[in-house]
Formats: sequence, C-alpha cells, structure tokens
Amino acid sequence: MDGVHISSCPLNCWDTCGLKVTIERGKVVKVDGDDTHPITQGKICGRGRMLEARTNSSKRLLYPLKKINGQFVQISWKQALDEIAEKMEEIRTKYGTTAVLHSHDYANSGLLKNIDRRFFNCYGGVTELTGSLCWGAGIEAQTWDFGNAYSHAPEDIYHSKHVVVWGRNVARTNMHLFQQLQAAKKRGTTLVVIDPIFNQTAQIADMYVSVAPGMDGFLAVGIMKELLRLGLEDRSFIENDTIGFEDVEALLQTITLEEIEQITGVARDTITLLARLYGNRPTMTYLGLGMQRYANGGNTIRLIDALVAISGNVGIPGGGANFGNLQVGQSFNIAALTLPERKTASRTFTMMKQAEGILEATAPEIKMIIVTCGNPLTQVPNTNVVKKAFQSVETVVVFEQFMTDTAEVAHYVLPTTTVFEEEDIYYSSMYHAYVNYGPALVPPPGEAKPDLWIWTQLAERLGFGADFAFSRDEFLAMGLSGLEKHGITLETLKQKKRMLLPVKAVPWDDYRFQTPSGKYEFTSLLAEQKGMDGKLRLMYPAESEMTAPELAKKYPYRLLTIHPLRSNHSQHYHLIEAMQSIKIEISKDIAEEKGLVNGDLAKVFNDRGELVGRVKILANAHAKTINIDEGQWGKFGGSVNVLTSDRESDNGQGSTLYDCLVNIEKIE
Ligand SMILES: Nc1nc2c(c(=O)[nH]1)N[C@H]1C(S)=C(S)[C@@H](COP(=O)(O)OP(=O)(O)OC[C@H]3O[C@@H](n4cnc5c(=O)[nH]c(N)nc54)[C@H](O)[C@@H]3O)O[C@H]1N2
Ligand SMILES: Nc1nc2c(c(=O)[nH]1)N[C@H]1C(S)=C(S)[C@@H](COP(=O)(O)OP(=O)(O)OC[C@H]3O[C@@H](n4cnc5c(=O)[nH]c(N)nc54)[C@H](O)[C@@H]3O)O[C@H]1N2
Ligand code: SF4
Ligand SMILES: [Mo]
Repeated sequence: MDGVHISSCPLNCWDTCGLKVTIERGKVVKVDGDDTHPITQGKICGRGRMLEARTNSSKRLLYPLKKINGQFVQISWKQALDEIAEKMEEIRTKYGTTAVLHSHDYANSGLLKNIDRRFFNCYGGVTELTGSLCWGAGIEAQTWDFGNAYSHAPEDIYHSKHVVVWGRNVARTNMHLFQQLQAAKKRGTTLVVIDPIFNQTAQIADMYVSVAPGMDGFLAVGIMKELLRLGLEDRSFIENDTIGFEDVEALLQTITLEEIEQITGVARDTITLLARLYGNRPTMTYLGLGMQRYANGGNTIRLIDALVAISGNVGIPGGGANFGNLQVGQSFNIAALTLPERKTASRTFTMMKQAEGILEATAPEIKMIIVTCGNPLTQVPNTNVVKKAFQSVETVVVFEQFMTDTAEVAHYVLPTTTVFEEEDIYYSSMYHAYVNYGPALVPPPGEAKPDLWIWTQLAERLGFGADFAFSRDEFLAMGLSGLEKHGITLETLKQKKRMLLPVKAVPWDDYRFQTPSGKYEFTSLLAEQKGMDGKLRLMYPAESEMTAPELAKKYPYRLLTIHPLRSNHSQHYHLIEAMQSIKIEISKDIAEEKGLVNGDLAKVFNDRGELVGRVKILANAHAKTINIDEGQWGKFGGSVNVLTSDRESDNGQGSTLYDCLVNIEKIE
C-alpha cells in the first residue's frame, strides 16, 4: 500500500474532511488534506493531522486485557471472547438481555460503526441510550418546528446578504465554514456573531453581540418584537405556511424590550439592528450547539427558528436555520445494517442520565456494560456519579484504541483499529453532504482488531453468526442500498473517493414540512402528541439567578465547557503535552472580584465536584463567565464534567452541559 492515498477523517466533527495519506514501508507517515475534495479542498486541522500520531502512538492498546486483582493482564483473544460471550449467555438466560447496557457515543463517523446495533438487536435487545449530549435538544426542537433538522448546502452561503453565526465556535470547530465566512465577507456579506465569548470568529465579524449565557431565547423574542413593530415580517409565509402564529404574538406581549435588555445584556439598539438585518433577507443563520446545552435549550432553538420563519428566511436560497443536516445520514439504509426487527426486548436510558439509570435499574439490574466509540468517564456530565455507576457493575467491557479513563474502570479492554487500519465510508449529518471512502491502508499493530471483527466473533459464539456472515464490502453495500438510482454504489464510491448524497441544497423550498400539519409549527402538534406543551415560552436556564437564587448566591458564575481547539473531545490530550493541564478562563469582572491574575492557581467548585487549574483572563467575555475546555483526562487534572449536571434539556433529548453555576477561589 506504499504511496499516497485518498481517505477520510473519521472524527466526530462538522467538516468530515477528505484526507491524503502517505504510506511508507507499511506505515502511515503523513496525513494531509485532499485538495480534490470539493468542500474541504486540501485544508485540514491539527486533529486530522494527528491521526498519524493516533495510529503510530506507542501508547496504543495492542492486546486484549483482563483485570485480575485490580491489575490488567494480557490475555488471548480466544479467552476474552469466550469469557465475554459466556457471561452474555448467562445474562440472557438469568436476567434477560436488557441487563446489558450499550454505552456509546459517535467518536467515529464510519458507516459500519452502526453494526454495534445489529449485534445488540440480534442478541435480543439491550438497554440503549437515547437523546444526545451533543445536539439532542436542538434536533428535537427543529423536529417540532419543521418536522426534521435540515441545513442548506455550504455553497448556498453565497446567496446570503447577511450571515448570523449564533453560538457556533466556527474558527475552532468548523474550519471550512470559517473559510466560507471569510470568502462571503469579501463578496460583501455582513457577518454577525452572537456568543458570550469573543472568539476568533467574532474577530472577523462586522458586528459582535455579547449575550448572557443561556439567554438567547430572550434575544430572539426581542428581535421578533422589533421585526413586527417595524413591519418587516413575511406575512405571506406566516399566513399560508405556518400554524400557531397567534401564540407567538401573545407571547411577545408578555415581556418588554427593557426587560430583554436586562436579561440578555444586549442593548436595545442592537436588537433593533438585528431585526432590520433579519428583515432584509436573505439572512442565513448558523446555529451552534452551545446555546442548546441548557435546561431551556430546546425552547431557545425553537425561538430562533421562529425568528427565521417570521422574517421569511425559511426555504429560500441564502436563508435557513442551519443546525444539523440529518438529510445526510437519512440517505443510508441503516435498518438493513442494524436489523431493528430482531430485537425482542428493549429498555432505554437517556444518554445524560446513564449513570442514574445504571445505579437505579431493577428488573433487571445492569449486569454488564459494553462501551464502544465513547469515553463516558470524561464526556458524560457529573463524572463522579458516572464513575460510581460504572464501578458498581459486575462486568464492564470497553472497545478502545487507548487506555482512557473509561478503559481504566473496565474488566475487559479490547484493542481496536484506527481509521487507516480498516475500510469504511464516512459522513456526518452536520454540515456538507459528501460521503467519503476510506480504504484500509496499513495493518493494525499488535493484535488490535476492527470493531466489526469483534462483533462477528461474539455473534458466532452467541448463536447468531449467520447475521454476521458478510464481508465488509457486503455490509457497506447493504448500507448504500437504495442509492443506486442516484448512481452511488460501493464501486463508484471506491473509484470517485467521495460522492454527493442526494439531499436538498435549500431544504423546505416547497414549504411542505414534515410536521403533523404539514406546515411550519410555531406551536408544535408533535410536542402535544408527546404530552408536552407545544407552545413557545419564555424560559431561563435551570441554574440561574432567576430560577435558583440560593444556588446563585453560593455559586455566582456561569461555567461553559466548550470544545478544545487541538483535541477532538478527549482524543488528543494524551498526545499533546502542552494540553496536559487545566486552564480556567475567566471574565475580567471575576478576576477583579476574586483578586486573580493570569497564572494563578485556582479551584472551581460546586456541589457536584471541584477542579484545580491555572487562571487565564479573557479580555472580552460576558460578565460572570468561566470556561474550562472539555475532554481533559483524569491523569492530567480531570474532566470538567465533575462540575456539570446530568439534568436533561426541556424536551428531554439533550444535555445541559453549559447550564452550570460554580464558584472560584484562589489557591495560595
Ligand atoms: N476543535 C474541535 N472541533 C470540534 C470538536 C472538538 O472537540 N474540537 N467537536 C466536534 C463536535 S462533536 C461538535 S458537537 C461541534 C460543536 O461545535 P460548536 O457548536 O462550535 O461547539 P461548542 O464548543 O459547544 O461551542 C459553541 C459556542 O457556543 C458558545 N456558547 C456557549 N453558551 C452559549 C449561549 O448560551 N449562547 C450563545 N449564543 N453561545 C453560547 C460558546 O462560547 C462557543 O463559542 O464541534 C465539532 N468540532
Ligand atoms: N462538559 C462537556 N462535555 C461534553 C461536551 C462539551 O462540550 N462539554 N461535548 C459533548 C459532545 S458534543 C460530544 S459529541 C461528546 C463526545 O463524547 P465521546 O464520543 O465519548 O468523546 P471522544 O473523546 O471523542 O471519545 C471517544 C472514544 O472513542 C474512541 N474511539 C475512536 N474511534 C473508535 C473506534 O473506531 N472504535 C472504538 N471502539 N472506539 C473508538 C476514542 O479512542 C475515544 O477514547 O462529548 C460530550 N461531552
Ligand atoms: S477534525 Fe474536522 S476539521 Fe479536522 S481534519 Fe477532521 S474533519 Fe477536518
Ligand atoms: Mo458533538
């Protein structure tokens, strides 16, 4: 395989870049951008480049490990698989299959990573996780409003007069959108950034709006009030293609602009300016995930959707409320890969409350946890409880590339391959709609094996080997079935390396929505069907002065825990020495109140836990705001999730990771 090959970045990221990988003497020596990829055009970030280090690292897990008397010892694959299958067989007969919990996230965006669900369905159905730490609140919100969560094609940005980046840290998390923002600006598009932190994207904006964390819904209400006052709404869309507008009008009456100014920290003139900008369409809105990780997160996204709708920016080129792009993932035949009909038992916990689920489950108790593509001991909120929960279970099995915090608490650790050691196809339902091919380029080190191989071996031992008697190519073709009519087959994809999936560049342009009424729903019938209030509301975060005044007295500062620049979540910290300590970023007012200067050692704490790190003062952050990047490992100071809450978002599907009050003290 020596030479230069086209591949794909597998990391959970907006961009799903095309890669150019150099192999010499059977080793990956360099990872670069593929300049022939239509969207990512040869540019990649450090996290992508470091896939070389992730693959070649001397810290890779090379053999199956079993914990005996608190120590990991190397065992054979045969022993590991036999023992795990035996335990699963025993659990199936004694307690039922839902005594097994599948804990996972989406660390690898390969299509065949979905095969884990095929395995668990064929086994009989296990306890599964629902919702999402990442974007669950917003996806559910857009499903209520539009019937689905779709985004415009990246190049549609060039049809926009104005672009609003609302709570997305584009320069850091979505680098190709950053390039497009720069290009669009050159063509005269106005760029607005709304964020409590003056980030790198804000630095190139024409207008930066500093909003109090968790209060964006109020800001959207203020803009709608002004939009209606100025008569800039799209009456024809509202009258013909929506339901529930009268409820919005009634809601807007219940609060004044003065109150909104106070709550959001955004000046009235700015609100008016934003109303004019939304009215002067097409205005494109890029929603980030930041502001929906709050107890009011679903409602916040719905209020911004409502603003986009009222201003006539839905279904038009250059417009849209761009959050996720589920059209992408929906192109694949996931049911053929996962066989949902094989499942005979089921139970669910939400992703957020998996620890509580584990600790409290009866009928049956959780007897085994299998972790794939996830690192819950750093990434799931309320780490101290997550750790306790995982430690309470008899058998924990972790499929991993490295000895992570989660692998440390396992009884069996099974070494898996990295992207360049297995063939797959990659996509993300976040931004662009290309699917990329990724060939197997190098042999795995030691005895590391693809996840698919592990499932196949376990399936054979558990009596459903026939459902796994397919080659990788056959599985890939299964997932692509249905796309032939668009010219997309495994053969064409192998040849072309990446192909555009058949998705809409301008979703909702026919104004036919996938809601129960077929219209855009300001008041959601789907929510009502689910037994919730479908009306838009005025809503605060759960941990705020307004909702929890006593707590706010004890813990007066708001903690954000945004995504790190150089790591994808927890995946790069162990490879970059400079990242192996905790940086506490604080707004200037906190530094003054607490007598802190750059470099001071300080402790951030609340009732859930505490974390120690070095202070860095942010010149331009919203008052009373602290940030500690997520993803840090236990051995380098610990995950910031020791402080975060496992509370679910308002609509039950998302996390409240950024809805977190803390205090800070200098350590002398
Ligand atoms: N470098 C890097 N890139 C990544 C990742 C990574 O780990 N590292 N992870 C990938 C993944 S899985 C995801 S989900 C995406 C996430 O991509 P983003 O949505 O960009 O992620 P966040 O880090 O949550 O940053 C969101 C922004 O929201 C702001 N914010 C926080 N609270 C509020 C609020 O109440 N209101 C407003 N208006 N803004 C708020 C933060 O200050 C931050 O600028 O990034 C992807 N890209
Ligand atoms: N406080 C706070 N917490 C957060 C967030 C935040 O912003 N703040 N962000 C949230 C978000 S958006 C997300 S998406 C989640 C991400 O949460 P996770 O997906 O759990 O995070 P990762 O660090 O990407 O860890 C995944 C693990 O999967 C392993 N892995 C990678 N590829 C493979 C593979 O092919 N097979 C197997 N078996 N394992 C593999 C990696 O080695 C890594 O240890 O974290 C959430 N947690
Ligand atoms: S992490 Fe994201 S931006 Fe970086 S190379 Fe991978 S897909 Fe591209
Ligand atoms: Mo995410």
